Amino acid sequence: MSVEPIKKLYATMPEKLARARKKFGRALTLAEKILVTHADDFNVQVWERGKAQLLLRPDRVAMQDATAQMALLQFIQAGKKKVAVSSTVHCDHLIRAQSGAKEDVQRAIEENKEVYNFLRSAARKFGIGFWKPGAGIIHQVVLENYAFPGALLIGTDSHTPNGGGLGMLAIGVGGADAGEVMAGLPWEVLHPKLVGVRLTGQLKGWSSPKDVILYLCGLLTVKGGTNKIIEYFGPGAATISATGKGTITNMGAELGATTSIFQFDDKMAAYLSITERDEWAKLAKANRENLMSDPEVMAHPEKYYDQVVEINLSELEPHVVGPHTPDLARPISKLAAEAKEKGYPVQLKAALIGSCTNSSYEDISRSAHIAQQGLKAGLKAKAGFLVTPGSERIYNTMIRDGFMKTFETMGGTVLANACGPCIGQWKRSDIQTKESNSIISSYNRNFPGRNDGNAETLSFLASPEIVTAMAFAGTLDFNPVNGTLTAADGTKIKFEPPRGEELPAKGFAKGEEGFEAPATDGDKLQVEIPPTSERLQLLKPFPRWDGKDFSKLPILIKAKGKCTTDHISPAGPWLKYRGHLDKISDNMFLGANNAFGAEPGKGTDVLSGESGLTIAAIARRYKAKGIGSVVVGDENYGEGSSREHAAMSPRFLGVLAVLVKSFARIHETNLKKQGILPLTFADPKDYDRFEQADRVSVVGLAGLAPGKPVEVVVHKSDGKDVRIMANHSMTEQQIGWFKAGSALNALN
Ligand code: MIC
Ligand code: SF4
Repeated sequence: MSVEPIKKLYATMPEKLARARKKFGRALTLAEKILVTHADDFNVQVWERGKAQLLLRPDRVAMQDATAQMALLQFIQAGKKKVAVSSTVHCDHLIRAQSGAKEDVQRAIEENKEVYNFLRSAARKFGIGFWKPGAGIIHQVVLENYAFPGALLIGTDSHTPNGGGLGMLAIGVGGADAGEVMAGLPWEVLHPKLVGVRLTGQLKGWSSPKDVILYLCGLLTVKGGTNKIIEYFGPGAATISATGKGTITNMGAELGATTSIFQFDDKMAAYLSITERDEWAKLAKANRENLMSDPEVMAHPEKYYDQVVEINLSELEPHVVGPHTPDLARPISKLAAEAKEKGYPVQLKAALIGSCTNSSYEDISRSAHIAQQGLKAGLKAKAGFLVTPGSERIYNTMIRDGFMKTFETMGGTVLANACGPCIGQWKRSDIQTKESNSIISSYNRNFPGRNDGNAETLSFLASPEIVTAMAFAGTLDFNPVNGTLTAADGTKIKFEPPRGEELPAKGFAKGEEGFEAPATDGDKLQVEIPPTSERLQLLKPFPRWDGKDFSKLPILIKAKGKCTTDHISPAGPWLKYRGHLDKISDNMFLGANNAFGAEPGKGTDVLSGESGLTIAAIARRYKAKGIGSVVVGDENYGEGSSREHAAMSPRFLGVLAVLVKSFARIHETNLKKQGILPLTFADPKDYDRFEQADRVSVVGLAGLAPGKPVEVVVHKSDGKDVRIMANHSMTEQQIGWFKAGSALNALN
């Protein structure tokens, strides 16, 4: 990437920041600096946290293969010749981990030929950079090649905030958002509130950057960051490597945060330099004060942030979170007792390190240090040990510096530079179907069924060095900090705390880069979609709203408890249909717990009374009869990923409204974009009023207006009506999307 856009951005910053300071009458935080410098029109923009809708101009768009398909299919519908903003596609999610890097990539290329051809041809035609399968995981590739301090990037993946480790605002969005920005429109987002996290002290011993975010997940919970930007600062921040910062901001997604960011510092400059971007590092240093919060903010954070959290790194213990949710956190010293008390299977079946969250040189070298100690003592991994490097650079450097050999000697398998087991692309042969078992990884998400499609797998998350030590122990009740293991010859071993290098002393080894530039004459090219494809299907516009109230609709499902996008639209084997709306819709709600049914993913066709049907089958029956339906849900509905299939499938199969206690940000936007009415109970207790035999009406839709509650009528089977109120967060424009049938329809 050329340095020119960076120069241009930095050159405009002083004037724009001065204007903002004047308008706000105060100093600015870093996040605010980036927001104001990327405003579509600063003068008309309203700046009110938690209230205003921001219209922003991102510097760049990044898409991964599983979400790029819908993003590009929607972009195609907009009828543009070329993307208006620098964009890239990264082939990482569709590679199944089975027998090791080389074979897995080869197999993926065969199996996903149609999809890769589609993505490659669309990228070539529309001016988008294409990263081949095996080149690396989107967030690592972005960090190594595109991220720079002060930038605004949107990515069709919830862990896009990984780029916050290099001081940029990197935000996860649905494909429709990406499609619009590529088509030249500004990007819209609710003005986030700001949380300041002040770090003091310094990490030591076993504690690592991962523990900062695992601890915060426990503290703030999975919805604590919703519609907020988390800004890290303080003397402790400067002691954390850029990649360690990336781990922390990456997993801010688990707090539901809009994004997370660190202030520019020398660690970032060092990372830019070692990834062959010395000129960028120099530019950033020369513009340092614009890439950090103003000094007044640092001196009195409580005046500038909506909430301030303090963490003393020196006191932070290594943490483990899980199972099933990333906010079930505890220091590792408490895990053994809790596992016993709660009856978690103590034997660890698998330990997995790497992923987009934790595969930096620092992570790998610290883990290798643990591995070397174990090997020296004569230990072998007792649990399956899998390593997913984040990129070609990391992979080749691991080989050159001997880490690969170390991991393989301990019994590990190095997988492709891809998502693999993190997203259910994992063919396990070590457990029976539905066997209850424990695994531990250095990934970021641990929802039921996510890694291996088995909801009975208990997935725990920890730092890669802890995970490596646990692989030797093979049990969940081992505490590497002070525990001992016994080697085959009976000697007892206690691990020394991990040591590693932040950055490779010899620089990164480079392999095949895997980048393909777009064509210069894209206009003449065709996008490849075989008409008979089972993997890809051109989209048809959703129908417009017919102007009528929703009347007496059946409840398709009443989701009980956690209902993430992994519950609504599971990945794993379903990833192959991410470009085929009709086919993928058969997975709809397969993982969700239905308050009206004993088995997850199943329910009753209330029109015929037949039960034990998949939710998708029921929806298809209603759709065939021309009847819409509603979905009722709990707190933080749609938590997790950015996949808009979790909104498109319901829309495609006739869901008209989703009524929940609260929403996760990206999913709520995705619902709005696809023309579904997202409502929240004015009184969350009303959730309890909904019974299977009820019918639901949403009335007064013609008068839908921003900030105005909507009336919902629950028609009981005994003939009584219960009237309740629901809120929505739609702006005038978003109401327009609803009326048009989708945001895309509103464009055309
Ligand atoms: C995830 O980590 O859940 C994913 C898979 O990367 C998703 C994107 C997707 O579902 O394709 C995400 O984080 O947005
Ligand atoms: Fe891939 Fe997992 Fe990272 Fe998502 S969280 S981008 S699936 S490695």
